[in-house]
Amino acid sequence: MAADLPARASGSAEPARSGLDADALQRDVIDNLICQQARYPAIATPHDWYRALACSVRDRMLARWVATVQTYAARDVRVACYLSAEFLIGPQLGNNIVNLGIEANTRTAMLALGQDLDMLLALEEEPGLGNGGLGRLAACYLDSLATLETPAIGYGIRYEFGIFDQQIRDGWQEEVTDKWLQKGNPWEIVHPDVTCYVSFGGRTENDTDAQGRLRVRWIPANQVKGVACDIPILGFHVNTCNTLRLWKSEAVESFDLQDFNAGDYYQAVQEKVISETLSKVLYPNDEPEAGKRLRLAQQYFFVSCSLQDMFRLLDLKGEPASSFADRFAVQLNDTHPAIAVAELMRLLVDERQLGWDEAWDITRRSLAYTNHTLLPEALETWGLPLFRSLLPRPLEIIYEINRRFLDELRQRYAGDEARVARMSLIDERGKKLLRMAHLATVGSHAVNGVAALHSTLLKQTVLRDFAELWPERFHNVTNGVTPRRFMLLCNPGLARLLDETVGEGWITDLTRLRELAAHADDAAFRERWCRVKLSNKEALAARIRSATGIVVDPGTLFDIQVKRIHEYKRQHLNALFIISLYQRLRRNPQLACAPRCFVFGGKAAPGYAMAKLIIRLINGVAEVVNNDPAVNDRLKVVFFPDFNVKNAHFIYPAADLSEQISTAGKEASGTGNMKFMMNGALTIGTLDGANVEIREEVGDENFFLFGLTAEQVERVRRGGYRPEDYANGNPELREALALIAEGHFSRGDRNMFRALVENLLRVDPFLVLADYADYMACQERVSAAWQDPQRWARMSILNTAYAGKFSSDRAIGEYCEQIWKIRPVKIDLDRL
Ligand code: 26Q
Repeated sequence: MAADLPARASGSAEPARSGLDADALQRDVIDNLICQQARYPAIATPHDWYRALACSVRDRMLARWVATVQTYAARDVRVACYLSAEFLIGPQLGNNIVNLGIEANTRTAMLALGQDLDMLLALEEEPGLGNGGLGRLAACYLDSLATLETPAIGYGIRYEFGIFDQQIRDGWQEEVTDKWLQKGNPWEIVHPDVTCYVSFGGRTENDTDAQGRLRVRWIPANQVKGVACDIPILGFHVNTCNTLRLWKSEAVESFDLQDFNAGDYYQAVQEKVISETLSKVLYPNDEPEAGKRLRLAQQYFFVSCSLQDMFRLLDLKGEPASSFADRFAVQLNDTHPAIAVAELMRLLVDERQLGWDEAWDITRRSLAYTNHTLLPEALETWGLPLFRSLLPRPLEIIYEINRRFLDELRQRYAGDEARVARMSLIDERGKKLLRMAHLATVGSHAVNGVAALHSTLLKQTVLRDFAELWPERFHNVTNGVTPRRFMLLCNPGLARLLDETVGEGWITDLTRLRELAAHADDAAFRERWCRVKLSNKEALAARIRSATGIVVDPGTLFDIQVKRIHEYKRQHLNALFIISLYQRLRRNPQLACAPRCFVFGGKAAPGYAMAKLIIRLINGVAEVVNNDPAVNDRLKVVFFPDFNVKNAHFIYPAADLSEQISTAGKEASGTGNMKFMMNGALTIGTLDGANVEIREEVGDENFFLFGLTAEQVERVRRGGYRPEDYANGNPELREALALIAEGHFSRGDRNMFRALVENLLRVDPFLVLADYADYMACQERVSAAWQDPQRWARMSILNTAYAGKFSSDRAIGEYCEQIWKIRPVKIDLDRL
């Protein structure tokens, strides 16, 4: 049979399914269609073609994947294990094609089969396994780790239902379950044989072992099985293909009927249901009470599976538990996996019989913790009764860690009981709470914030006592995002222009974009730059139209705010500005100001009423403004439904202005701000999170700065913030609030926005009204800049030119060097 196959283009004896030329691709797509899906071209649906192509692309990654795994197993390497409850990886097909470098060939192959590649790409259902920034950051880091040829494994949860899909009905958000697995997932390889068992509930017993040492036995009430579901993560134009290992929960084997009497049988079925429920659904953030117990069970489940998996790898290498820290650098993505501190201790002490001190040394040398928030309400704590009932043995270990830690503190700070109480792993001020950020800090050798300002504030506020005790443990690693997905893949027009102008090296060394600065003064270059932007805006306009029916003019300023909806992010400040601008235009139709199209996007946590009200307000304003012929050609407002990674691909490249207007000190970093900047948007923003560094890089003259600083915010709040004073002192602001209150944006309903207006006028901890006037003034500077298209184009070019720092490659380089001490390892395909 093999003799009948046409020769491979390269003519070499490469393994089947690995040819990268168009002919080989075309042949394997057909092969997959027939042999994997039992379909033939004449009856294949578009989704069949998508799947056949996805499988053909995956096949081309497998040799690299196997070679990578083999290399890590055989060589003396340290592996970064990124533990995260979320990985928002986005659609995979386009990214894998780009990273394999086969875009043109794939297009040709599919065209020969009568299929349009872009149409097929659009069919992919994205794995929504994250809420927002933190989950997407984890995905960008996996991309950079692979591209930098760094040994790494991502560990997380294979949720059956990811973040909900958002629909807008009558201006309100409605949540629809995300059934991303309905048509299967071609990127996932399930390993039914790679399993771990995780215990829950029950009690502990003390034992003495043969050597007379005290041993603790955990007698759990039930166990859950974790099954490994792997997704390959290929680097850009390299052989490294790392693994994202997500755990799916299953009931422990079919429970043995003999062992149960009739009553227990139903109990056993119940437990089985719980086991299988564990990995069912991703919890939205900003949901204070919903499903606490299950959420804790999820965290322990994936952490325990992941750590057990590392021990399995160690065993495979024939190395002792004592070399754990030399083999693995375990990064905790926020406190969601912080239970790893206790679980690693348990595995070392209870399961591998190491002494406490040695185990503690290993644990600390292995673990490092990234903090992503300073908001007190977002710091994770668990009530002790809940924690004890689910995880009795881990809690005992935490008590022992705390006992030893507090002893040390009392030696060092004799008499300062207030400090000891502040630092304790358990908050005993009211109902007893386990403080996960404290646990993560005590159990790690490194703690970092995600932007310079955030890291500074972290040391001054939430972890102040710890920073005084262990100053050398604290780091900053400013976030970054991958230019492969957020430039090359989603903005091919820009990528081509950059290739021509600075050469292709920018994709893996984003600082090369600095060379663009020299072209900012070249009118012909600016012209080409603007053409790319305009065509991206046309593409977004088409999507806006099909998603919402709203017609927008690509010639207007695209002013965009996309991110989760939260009061601290202040989408309502943006809405107040729009209302005031609308009023100005109505009063003075001749007003010289930039015609704008405002685009919002983002999900609100289902239980976060104020966030949902903000969405309703934006839609209310949109309805009024878009239907008012008096302003129609100058003002449009769009709420783009269901903001996710896939939609984001069309949004960032089309932006002229990026709204980063959080209350200073509240946004840890932001990463959307970076995606906009790379794609040539200018930023209007506060001195918050990474905005500070964006402004530093691009220069004050190319950034629209407004608002109170973090320090001023604190001062205003301490002095007693009186929002009414700002409203009373500003007629435009008063008018905007009055319009909302009077029902102008709710079809006369004066009740709808009552809570929102009251909040802004009386309590608002995010100081919307305090920043309103400065924001308005700053927006006027934006409008003025827009009136000079050459100036705007220059500033746009410079934003891309100075975005180099915000590549996740730079961030991962810093983690490797400062925190993990990990070096790249080349993958040799000939090993196979
Ligand atoms: C916690 C408990 C129960 C249920 C859900 C959660 C939960 C889930 C997700 C809490 C928080 C999150 C996500 C937080 C997040 O995305 N933070 C953002 O992280 C980005 C990456 O560092 C930063 O850029 C943003 O500033 C930060 O808000």
